[in-house]
Amino acid sequence: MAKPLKRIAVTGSAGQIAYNLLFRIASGEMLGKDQPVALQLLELPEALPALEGVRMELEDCAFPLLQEIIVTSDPKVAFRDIDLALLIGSKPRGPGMERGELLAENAKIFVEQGKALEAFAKPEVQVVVVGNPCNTNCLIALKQCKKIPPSHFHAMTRLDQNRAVSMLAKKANVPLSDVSNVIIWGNHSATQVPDPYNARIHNTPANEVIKDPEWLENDFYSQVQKRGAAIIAARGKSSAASAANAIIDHVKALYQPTPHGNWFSMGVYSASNPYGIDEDLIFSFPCKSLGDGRFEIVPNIELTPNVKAKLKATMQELIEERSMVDRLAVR
Ligand code: NAX
Repeated sequence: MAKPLKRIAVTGSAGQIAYNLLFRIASGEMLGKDQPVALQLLELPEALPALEGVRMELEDCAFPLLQEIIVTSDPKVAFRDIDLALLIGSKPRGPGMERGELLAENAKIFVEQGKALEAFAKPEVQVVVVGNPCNTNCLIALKQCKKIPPSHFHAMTRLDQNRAVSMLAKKANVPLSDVSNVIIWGNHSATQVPDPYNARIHNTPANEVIKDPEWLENDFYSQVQKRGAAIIAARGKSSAASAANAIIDHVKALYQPTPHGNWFSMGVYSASNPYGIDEDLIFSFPCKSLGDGRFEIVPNIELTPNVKAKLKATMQELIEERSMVDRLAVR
């Protein structure tokens, strides 16, 4: 018997990440080759003509799993009865824009979208926030909702994780499949903390395989943190294909039970976390999925003193972002 249709809302759907994502979702790469989907695409009114072009291309692929496409600038329409929300659209930083201004502009978007999720999405919807600043945008959306549990809100740090995996494999000169358990702690920003000490290569701690403490302590961190900027410098545009790929990895990790002993990273609500992080943030932790979107934060991971100090700094940044939003009274 055919599986029931899953409705997926994608915001910012005329943007470059969505252009690299929608066709892969419709082909079954994200939710499975037997999972029919409806795409409910949200854009700003001025981007609707471009989005019509994307709709035409989706139709021209004749994907058997793609049963319906909705194109709209109204969150009420885009979020109706959805099972999954991929919130990619956000306001980019303009020339001379202060960080507070950027947070405020985005807060308005995520207040509106959070309210629409609460009113129109299924209560079991899973929400993945990609649009930056994604942790704080996610917290803002979460705060608008009562029927949707906080554990259903996630911010994407999977691209950072994938970048870190790739860099460790390259440095150790091993296949990518040998690298596992890489953690990204904290904010998806320059203060994020990629953790090489709990990563494994052939099931051995990465720092015992890569015997270059100087590289692990300095270059590895900064290369992961600055990879986005390096791509912009090279391509003249921000990472889109790798971001779309990370969204697919994030959603798959959420819906499939995590293999024993492994974990993956995502920004999740920090209430009752086992690492002493402020309990009202969206913070990236090592997580283990139980399947169907249920997950646990993996406890008892040992942190080096340096990683601990960096965790404090990234938490502090998130607390500041939250208080800026609170001061603007938009949360
Ligand atoms: P684009 O500028 O190509 O596309 C963004 C689209 O969002 C635009 O078409 C715009 O019209 C739309 N949009 C803006 N406000 C909207 C709203 N209120 N409702 C619906 N649509 C809206 O950006 P793109 O490269 O696709 O990046 C999108 C976001 O992802 C940015 O905020 C970017 O910073 C963020 N990223 C996050 C990453 C992560 O790892 N979490 C990595 C990639 C990316 O940098």
